[in-house]
Amino acid sequence: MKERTLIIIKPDALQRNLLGEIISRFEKKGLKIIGFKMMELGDVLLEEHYAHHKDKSFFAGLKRFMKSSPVILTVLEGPNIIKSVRLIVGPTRGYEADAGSIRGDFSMSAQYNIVHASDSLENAEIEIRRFFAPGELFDYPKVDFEWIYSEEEIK
Ligand code: FUP
Repeated sequence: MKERTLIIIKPDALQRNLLGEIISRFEKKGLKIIGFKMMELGDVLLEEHYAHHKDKSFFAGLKRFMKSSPVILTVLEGPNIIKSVRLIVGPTRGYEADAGSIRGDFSMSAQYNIVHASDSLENAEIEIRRFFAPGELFDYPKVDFEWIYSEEEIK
């Protein structure tokens, strides 16, 4: 069973032009992107995704924030994926996150905290199913090749 996690790159990241920076951190770490798309999240998906926060005082503000622009959703694959991604992302509150983590470097907030990352393999599978159809996840590379010269060029 391959380990996968769901990342949501939130509206604050898009509005602050941090998308490339964030994706680059996951790529450089060696995590594999197997799904990637842009979406506007509506009340139904947000109420499902944040069901554990529905009675909190910040819930209305959280929904308003998450609807303020589209988000990028990506599915990452790799061994020990939950732990490694949560270390790259940092804890919920940006002001408590270590420098070097995404939240530590770019967020001062518990709400505008740049990314969501699944907190367990079980939740990751539920969250991936919530946002991605099976055909939107990809298994690659299909060819084991270095892609430096084409076959034509080395004939
Ligand atoms: P995390 O798993 O780190 O995303 O953290 P939580 O599940 O505890 O929180 C999910 C989201 O709720 C946060 F990303 C933003 C929102 N939140 C607030 O808006 N205010 C808070 O005080 C705590 C969380």
